[in-house]
Amino acid sequence: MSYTAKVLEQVTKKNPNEQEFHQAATEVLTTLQPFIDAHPEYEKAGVLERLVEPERQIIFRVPWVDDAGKVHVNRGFRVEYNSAIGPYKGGLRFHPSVSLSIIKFLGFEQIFKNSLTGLSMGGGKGGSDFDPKGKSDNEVMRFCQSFMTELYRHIGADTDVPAGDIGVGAREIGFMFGQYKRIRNEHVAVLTGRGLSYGGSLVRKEATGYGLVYIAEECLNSKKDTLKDKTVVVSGSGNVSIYAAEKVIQLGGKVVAMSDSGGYVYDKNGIDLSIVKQIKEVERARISEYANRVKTAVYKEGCANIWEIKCDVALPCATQNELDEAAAKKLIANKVKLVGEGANMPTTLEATKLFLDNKVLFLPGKAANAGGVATSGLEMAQSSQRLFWSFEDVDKQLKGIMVNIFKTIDKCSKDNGLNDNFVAGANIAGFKKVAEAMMSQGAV
Ligand code: NDP
Ligand code: 2IT
Repeated sequence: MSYTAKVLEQVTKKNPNEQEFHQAATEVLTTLQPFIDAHPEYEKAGVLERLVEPERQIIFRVPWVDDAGKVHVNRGFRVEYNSAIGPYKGGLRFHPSVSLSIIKFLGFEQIFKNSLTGLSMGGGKGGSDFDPKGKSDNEVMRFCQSFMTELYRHIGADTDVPAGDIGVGAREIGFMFGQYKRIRNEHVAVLTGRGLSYGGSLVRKEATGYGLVYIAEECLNSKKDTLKDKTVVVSGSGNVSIYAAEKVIQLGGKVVAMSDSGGYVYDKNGIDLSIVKQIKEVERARISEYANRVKTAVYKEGCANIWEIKCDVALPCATQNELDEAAAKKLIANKVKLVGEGANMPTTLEATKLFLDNKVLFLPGKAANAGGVATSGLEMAQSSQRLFWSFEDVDKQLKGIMVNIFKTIDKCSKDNGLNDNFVAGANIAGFKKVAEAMMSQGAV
């Protein structure tokens, strides 16, 4: 049995019922196998056993009081996965589906993603099964304060730096930052995605979506093609989706559909993003509202059916496993050219294989959505310098990082005889830097 297969077997045995984590580990370890086989020094140093085992897993109670005075209890998580190349770094997710398995899959992926950015950031992830939907601002504030009242003792600007993810945006980061500052009496870059008035960076809000489109454009350019005049479907309508759509439109593409967990809207004339922003960012309402406001749009229930729409480029930007085998078959039948993962692990293993087998350009999340965390790294750099860079400056650096990530994964796939397999390219390239750092630091 190969070293990677042995480690995978242990992962399943030691972590029963962690399906999402198994899926993420399977994808990484199976694509790493030929590379690892050629380098026996990794097995001797136990690199894979160490990589799949988080350095620290923190689970805590989060009690909070609703507006009616009733006490609720949620579960909080922070998985500090790997600090070989830098302080733990990765977002916090607030969603009712959050479990240890989900946080571990996200933290595990984050190790390789952060490595690909070229910056010094280790991997971590956290969150809670709290659902911000339907809660008042005061309820969200009390929850965030309670969450940070436990989390503060585990994090720090040079130790572990959380940020946003699903359900955690500017509002939640503000409440958590305020509580951290109050308890610790220090105004430091302990969270990224902070507001512009208290240490945040320009472009962080747009960064994941913009970065996704920058790397998609670079990938198309490498095939003498561009996004101009392409028909694009973007799933979700949150932070990543909105700014992916914005950049697609800026580059001359046409976004015809967006969704949320209830369903999707199709607008053959191209989505009017100012209306989506008003509905989602200002009113926190449902995407179905778009069809009430735009005559040319239709709303359909069931978000998974968004992949039936004919498009040249598909950008899944909502959540894990939203694009399965059946959806991949429809996209392939409709001649999709490129799929770029804005979300983390939105494509199932079976669907990913179909895209690779059918020569669809497939950009995995670890590479494609790294613009968010990369810009978090730029936010940390500005805080260290006590400087505030211009929008143009940060945007230029973000673009440079995304172009560089594409070049890295493209070269790595070619070097390993796997032309255009950017999944393998991203996993191997991300792994190499982390493994080298781990080996240099001894058996820790
Ligand atoms: P938001 O909370 O801003 O938006 C999430 C969107 O996804 C909403 O439209 C939401 O719909 C939809 N969604 C969430 N859960 C589900 C579900 N179970 N089924 C269907 N749709 C769902 O989150 P982000 O935009 O920040 O994150 C989206 C994805 O991008 C996640 O996978 C995240 O991990 C990833 N990501 C985020 C980064 C960031 O910087 N924010 C960086 C890199 C990756 P609804 O409102 O109905 O729940
Ligand atoms: O999945 C991710 O990369 C994020 N949610 C962003 C993490 C960060 O630290 O900015």
